[in-house]
Amino acid sequence: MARGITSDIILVLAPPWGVDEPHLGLAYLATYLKDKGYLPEIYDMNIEVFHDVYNSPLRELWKSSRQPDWMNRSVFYSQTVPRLESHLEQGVNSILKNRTKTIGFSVTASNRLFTLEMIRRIKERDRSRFIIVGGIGCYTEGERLIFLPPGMVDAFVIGEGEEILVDLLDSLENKRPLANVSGCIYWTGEGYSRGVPRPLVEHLDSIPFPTFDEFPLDLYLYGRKSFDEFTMKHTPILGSRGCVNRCAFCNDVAIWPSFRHRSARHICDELFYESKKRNITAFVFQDLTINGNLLLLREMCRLFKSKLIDDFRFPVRWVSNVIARKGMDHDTFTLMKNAGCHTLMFGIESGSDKVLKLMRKGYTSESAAKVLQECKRSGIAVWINLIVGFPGEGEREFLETLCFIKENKGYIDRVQNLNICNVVESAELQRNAGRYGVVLPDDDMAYLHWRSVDGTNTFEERKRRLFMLKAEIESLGICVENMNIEGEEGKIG
Ligand code: B12
Ligand code: SF4
Repeated sequence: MARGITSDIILVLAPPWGVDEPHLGLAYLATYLKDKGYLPEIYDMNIEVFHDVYNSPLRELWKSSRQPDWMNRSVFYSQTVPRLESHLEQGVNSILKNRTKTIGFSVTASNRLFTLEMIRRIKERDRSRFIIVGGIGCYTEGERLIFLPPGMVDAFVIGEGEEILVDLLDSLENKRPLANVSGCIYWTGEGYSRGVPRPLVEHLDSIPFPTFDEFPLDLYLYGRKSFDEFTMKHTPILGSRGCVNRCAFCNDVAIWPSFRHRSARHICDELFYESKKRNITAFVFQDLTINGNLLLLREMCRLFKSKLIDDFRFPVRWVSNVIARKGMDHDTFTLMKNAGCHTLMFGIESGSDKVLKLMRKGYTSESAAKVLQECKRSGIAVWINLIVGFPGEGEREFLETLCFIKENKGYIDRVQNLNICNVVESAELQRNAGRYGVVLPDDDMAYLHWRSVDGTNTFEERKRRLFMLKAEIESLGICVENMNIEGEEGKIG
């Protein structure tokens, strides 16, 4: 339980991660812990280091195309660590200066090596600190094996962290065996032992929505970088967890195996809280898709309009990811527009029906185009994501994507993410690589440098297609915002 000035746990986010808004996972954990009587502290080292290097070329490292600088071990240790050495030390020192014994790190694939380096240095100087690692970057055994030597991490939390972390802190405080904490893998002194897996939280309304009280809220960029419409502060928000689709390149199903959503009322209460208490009326839904349940979506929009916009006159504005699925008709988009939605991001990915089928997107290029047109017609801006070089995409299919963009250019406001196909951990494409004719080299960068069995789909070829598509899209007057590869690894400036 909270012990006055010393907190019960410091929750740390090491770089790199997004800089536009606070980390939603840690915000959920902090609010949940407080609700259960604990005193958490947040150390968003990511945003602090980002601001420290803001006026130097090192700032480039936060671009999404710079993932290899953080994930490729040889580049990371030979270049990224020396470049950020003083920041790394400063981070470790500020954690060690704090007397809190329990430290929780949130990891993704991007910040795993940096987190590991911090933990090593902390444990070297003070073995008594109890280190917990949670987040989507430690769900699989392969991901956890990186945390060497064994025993440096005292416990891994696998899955949704709210309930597990409270159980873990309770057990530590009351000196109960960690074996009883489901969802946790803990160090016994000799090896790691795994408790039973934790079922997903069934009723999402039972988890309090985050209040962000512990975050340095003035440090985030709030879309100054990527959301032209927003120069004002916004709040990240989550109406659902999981997705109704099972796309072959995506690993979200491994993270959240089933789709669950909060009630419309609970989501509306959160917007009300933000508008009334914090004077924030701009929201970025981080849901994998806002339309996993169309009935809920419509109910939520009606509630936003009648309660927030009409009754309380809060000018709520929001943006979300969405699937170009059946049922997304003119009426639905109009409801969304009237409820404050100004932009929707569609993971269209390809304009080739053959590739869309292989990807398991669940729509054809024709039906996707219709949805984009309806969206645009309702006055909501259309942003799309594209993936180049999915296995099975040859020159012909690639050109079909190009044609799709040309034919629908009037309905596309922006290409938000133009990526080459990565074979990510736990995705169907990785688990059944052979079935897709994918050959993965045995190194850290296999996800990026894979090739097709027939040798026609290589990293170089995907790169060529990516830059060609980028040039064509830009020549149509459509902006390409992010790409997952760019220049050469390791180079700055
Ligand atoms: C929103 C989002 C973003 C936003 C984040 C905004 C923000 N301020 O947080 C932005 C746009 C910045 C972003 C960027 C990227 N993202 Co992203 N993103 C997401 C998304 C859709 C939702 C994340 C979220 O908010 N989840 C909601 C919270 C509640 O869940 P959570 O964070 O997982 O936390 C829970 C548990 O994991 C656990 N937990 C988390 N931390 C900890 C810590 C402790 C101590 C404990 C006990 C528990 C615990 O408890 C939490 C509560 O239940 C996820 C998809 C997904 N399914 O998660 C992808 C995802 C996280 N992103 C991913 C990727 C790859 C990226 C990029 C690298 C993409 C790229 N190439 O550009 C960039 C990185 C940018 C950078 N500069 O480094 C991958 C990560 C894969 C991996 N295994 O690491 C995901 C999973 C998508 C995917 N399937 O590929 N992303
Ligand atoms: S629709 Fe998006 S989140 Fe859902 S499975 Fe496909 S890629 Fe993943």
